[in-house]
Amino acid sequence: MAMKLVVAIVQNEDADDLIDGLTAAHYGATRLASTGGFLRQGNTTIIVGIPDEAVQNVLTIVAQHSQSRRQTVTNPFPDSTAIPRKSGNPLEQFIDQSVAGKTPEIQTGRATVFVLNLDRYERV
Ligand code: 2BA
Repeated sequence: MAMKLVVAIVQNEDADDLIDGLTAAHYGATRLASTGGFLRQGNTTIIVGIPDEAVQNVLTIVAQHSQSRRQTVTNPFPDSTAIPRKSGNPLEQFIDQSVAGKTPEIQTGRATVFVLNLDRYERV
């Protein structure tokens, strides 16, 4: 049977609800603690191994149980003592706002989802 692995990165606030939704629909799921590369804040990665034909249903469940939110950029100064002006700092765009006393915010997506082909799926 052709199988897929759905990898869904969601905000921590949505993870319990999404796991409940997947479990209620009889999909096995594993949650992994993860950290976003941009915000460097915790998020949750949920992996689900499923037959090909279940992909759309799982994507619908992910969409139903995840929300887009405004999220504060809490640490635009990684070393807190110096303003890291070096180019390539992904948080550079937020530094001026922070220096001006504003709290930088971004709008997250609902979920970031990858669907991968699985070579094998076994329970041994
Ligand atoms: P982060 O990398 O911490 O990104 C959190 C949010 O920050 C993103 O939400 C987006 O709204 C914003 N953001 C990211 N990069 C940005 C940039 N260069 N400039 C301005 N704003 C930026 P999402 O897009 O919903 O992503 C949520 C999380 O999904 C990410 O957390 C990361 O853990 C994961 N992710 C997103 N795209 C990915 C990819 N192509 N590969 C692997 N993981 C990815």
